[in-house]
Amino acid sequence: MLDNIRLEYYDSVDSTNDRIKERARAGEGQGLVISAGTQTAGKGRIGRKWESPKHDSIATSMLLTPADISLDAIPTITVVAAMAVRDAIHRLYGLDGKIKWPNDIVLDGKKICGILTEMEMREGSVWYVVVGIGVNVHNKSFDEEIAFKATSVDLELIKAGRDTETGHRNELTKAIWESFKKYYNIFITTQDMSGLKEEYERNLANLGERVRIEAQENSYEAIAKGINVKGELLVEVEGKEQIIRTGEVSVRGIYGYV
Ligand code: BT5
Repeated sequence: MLDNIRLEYYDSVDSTNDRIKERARAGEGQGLVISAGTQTAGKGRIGRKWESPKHDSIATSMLLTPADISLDAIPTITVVAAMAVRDAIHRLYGLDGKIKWPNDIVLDGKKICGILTEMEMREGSVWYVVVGIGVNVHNKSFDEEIAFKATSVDLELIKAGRDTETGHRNELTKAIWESFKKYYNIFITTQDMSGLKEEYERNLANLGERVRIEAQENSYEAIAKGINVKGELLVEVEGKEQIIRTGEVSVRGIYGYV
């Protein structure tokens, strides 16, 4: 079970995920959180970059050392973390984000949060896991390449005609990890989504709608049906159910493209 959360903050680091890895290898225990005001080498999945401009966004990572966890259950931790971020943003600001499986939170069709889970094995089993979360909080604009698909807490509050003074990074960081603790402890008792699936699906973007599955070599349309207990995406293709385990799922219309 996750209980002892310890928060550390640095003005600038390369990547909060990499700082957690270093501490894990040095023997640090579960529950350490490293957050930073900015990252000089913030990472997305498969070598992509994550922008975390100084004092505008949250970059935060937690160390987990789940005992006897199966390798299969590791990707599910990303799915659990997405629920936590959605929940925290909703609790604090009343903003109703949706989860874009597996690792994004979107608001009004734009990405407000990305999650990167990494792990290291030792002697054939999982040694530690790092859950890294990036949230756009005070950003008022974005680099040209992502401007069409990125948003922030403040931009969404302004759209809703609300005061942006409520958007403090520190309180949101704490709320995210509090929510994560709640969902993770439900997940870890069964190592699956059986206790969380229903709430997850209520907040899943494009449930019952058309999505585009972009696999390595081909891309095709399907209907998003929900998730299974492993946290994998269930889709229907030409009347047949398929399980999506990896790869990028682009959701038609959600970013205003595809
Ligand atoms: C992600 O990857 O969304 C995972 C992002 C994880 C970031 C956190 S911050 C704390 C921790 N430390 C790290 O070094 N990383 C984690 P992916 O699904 O591959 O999406 C990456 C893509 O999102 C990029 O190629 C851009 O198109 C877009 N992007 C980059 N920065 C963004 C931002 N601030 N807001 C919205 N979209 C962004």
